[in-house]
Amino acid sequence: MAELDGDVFHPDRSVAATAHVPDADALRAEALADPQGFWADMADELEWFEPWDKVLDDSDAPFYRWFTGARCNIVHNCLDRHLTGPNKNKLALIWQSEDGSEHKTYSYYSLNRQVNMMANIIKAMGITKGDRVTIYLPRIPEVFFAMLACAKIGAVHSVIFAGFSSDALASRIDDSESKLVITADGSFVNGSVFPLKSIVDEAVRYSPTVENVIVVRRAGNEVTMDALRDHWYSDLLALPIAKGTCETVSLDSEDPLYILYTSGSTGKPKAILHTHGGYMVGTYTTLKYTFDMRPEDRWWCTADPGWVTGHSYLVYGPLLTGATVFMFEGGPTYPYPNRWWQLIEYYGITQFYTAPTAIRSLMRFGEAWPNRHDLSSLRLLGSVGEPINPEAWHWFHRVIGKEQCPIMDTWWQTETGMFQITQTPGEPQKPGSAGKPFFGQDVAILDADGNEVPDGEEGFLVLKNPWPAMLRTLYRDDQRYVDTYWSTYPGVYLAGDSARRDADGYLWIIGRTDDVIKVSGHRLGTAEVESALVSHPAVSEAAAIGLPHEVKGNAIHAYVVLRVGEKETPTLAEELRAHVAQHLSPIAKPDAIDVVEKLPKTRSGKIMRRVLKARAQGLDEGDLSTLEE
Ligand code: 6R9
Repeated sequence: MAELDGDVFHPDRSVAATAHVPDADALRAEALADPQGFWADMADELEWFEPWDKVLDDSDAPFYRWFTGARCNIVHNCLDRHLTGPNKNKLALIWQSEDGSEHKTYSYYSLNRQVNMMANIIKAMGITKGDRVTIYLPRIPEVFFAMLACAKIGAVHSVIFAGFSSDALASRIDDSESKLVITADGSFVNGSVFPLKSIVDEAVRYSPTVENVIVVRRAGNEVTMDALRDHWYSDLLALPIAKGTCETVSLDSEDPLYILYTSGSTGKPKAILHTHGGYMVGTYTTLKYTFDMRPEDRWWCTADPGWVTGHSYLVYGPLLTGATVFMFEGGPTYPYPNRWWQLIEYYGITQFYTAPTAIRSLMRFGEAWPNRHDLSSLRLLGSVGEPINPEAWHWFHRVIGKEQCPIMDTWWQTETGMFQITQTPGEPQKPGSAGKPFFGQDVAILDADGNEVPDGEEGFLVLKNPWPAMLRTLYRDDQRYVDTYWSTYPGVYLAGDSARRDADGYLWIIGRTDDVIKVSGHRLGTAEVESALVSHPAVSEAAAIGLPHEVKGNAIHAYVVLRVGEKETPTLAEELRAHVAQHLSPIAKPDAIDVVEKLPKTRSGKIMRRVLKARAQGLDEGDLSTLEE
C-alpha cells in the first residue's frame, strides 16, 4: 500500500519492484563511482552509425565533448530505428486542438513520412548542415515535423516561444542568422487568434538573413504573403520535391542540434547550444529511468516546445524511448477548468508532467472539476520549472493522483538539457524537495568561499561532474559561457540557484540567486523587462524585481523613473504593461508598476534590486554600505 507518513510519501512496494531501476540508491552509488561507465552503458541502448573513441573528452574543459569520434543522428533514434520493429505502427504522436473539434494521430511510420516531407522541402530551399532555422509555431504537429526535419539534415533549429513579440523574435532571428523561418498564420489562445504571421512579418523586416518563410495554415486569419519570400506549407507539400523519404544525415556526435535562447543576467538572451550525441543519451536515460517509460505508456508533457522542457521531454526524449506522446494545443482552463482532466481520461494518459504554477491555478477552481473525470489511467505525475510548494504537491497527489501516484519533481535547466535532481518512482518522496542527484551526477552546495555548507544550510547549488546533455557553450560566445557558469568556482558548474540538503540527502531548491525570475515557470530576466520599459518614450530608468505570488510563483514588480517633463497619468501603468507585452511578451507583463523619483543604486551606478525587494516585502534591507547617497 502506498502511504503518506507524516511528510514522506512511500509509494507501494510494487512500484520499485517493477520499475526500470528497482534500487535507486545502489545505482546512484555505482554510477557516481564510474559515471563514464554508466553513460556508456546507456549510450549502448541507442543506435550509432560509428562507435565512439572516448565517452568523455575533458582535455579542453569546460568545453567538454561526449562520445567523441562517434557518428549518429538523434532523429535516427527518435524515428528510423523504430521503423524496423514493433513500434513501426505504434502511435508516436496524438494531438488535439484547443476547441476539441480536431484530433490527429501519427504512427512512427507516418510521423517519419511527415518529417521527411518537411526535410525535403527545407533542403530544396537550400538549408544544409549547420544552417540555422527559426521555428515560431504553436503547439501543432508541424512543430514536431519542423524540429525533427532540421535535425535530420543536420540543420540547427532555434525554436522561439510563439508568445514572444516581434522585437524579441527579430533579435533572436538576427542573432542566429537564420535563413528560414517556419511559422503559422495564427494560433489559438483561449478562443481568440494570436497573429503569428504578422509578428513574423514585422520581425523579418529587420532580419536580412531570412530568405524564406514557411507558413502553416492553422487559425485561418488573414495574412499578407510576400510572393517571393513566403510559402504556404500546404502548397509546398503538393510539390514533387515533398517526397516521403529522406536520408537521415550521419553527423559527428558533437555536431550542433539546436540553440535555445534563455534569459540570463543581462538584457541579451543567451543562446544555449546542444549537440546530437550527448543530448540524445541524456534525455533518453533521464526519461526512461525517472518516468519509468514502458511500451504501453501514453506520455503527456504540458510544456510548450518553445521552452527546454518541450524540447527534451515533449519532442526528443519520448520519441527516443519509443513512447506515445500526447500534445494539446490549448491551455488548462479553456473553455472550462476541466480541460486537462478530460484529456487525461479520454486518452488514458499514464504519465502527466506539468508545472507547479498550473497546479496552483487549477486548485483554485476546486476539486469538483477533476472529480468529474476518471483519472485512474495515471500512474506517475511530474513537476518542473520551479519549486513545488507542499500545498500544491498534496493537492496534486490527493486529487489527481488519488494518493497512489508518485510525483517526480525534476530540477534542471535549459543549460543542463536533462534532469539533474529528481527521483525514481519507487523511492520515498518528500513534498517540496526535488529529491536526489540523478545517476552519475555529483551535486554540491557551496558557500561563497567554495566550501560545502553543512546539511540544512542554504548555499549555492553546483554540479561537479560533466553530463552528456550539458550545454556545450553559448552560441558564438565561448567567453560568456566560461564566465557565467565556470568562473565563480573553477572546475564546477554554477547553476544560479540556492538550495539546501537535508540529513537524508534530499535536496531542497530555494530559488534563483541571480537576476533571473521564474514567472509561472517561464524564465525571464529582469534586464529584459527593464529594457522593454525604457523603450517607452515616457520612461528614463526602470528596475524590475520578482516578488512571491500565490499562483505564478513569482510576479514581476517594476519601478520606473519618468523622463523630465513626463507626468504620471491614471492610465500610465496600464500603458506600460501593454508596452512590455508588445515589446517582449505578455508573460513578462509586470503585475504592478510604481513611478518613483529615484532608484536605489550603488555608487558605481548598479541598481540594487535586492533593496527594492526587501522594501516591497517590508523586510530588512540588509547591507546598505554600497548604496549611493
Ligand atoms: C527546466 C527549466 C531553470 C530554473 C532553475 C530553477 C528553476 C526548474 C525546478 C526548479 C525548483 C524544480 N527550476 N525546475 N526549481 N524545482 N523542479 O525550468 O529550465 O527554464 O532554464 O529554468 O528553473 O531556478 O535554475 P529553465
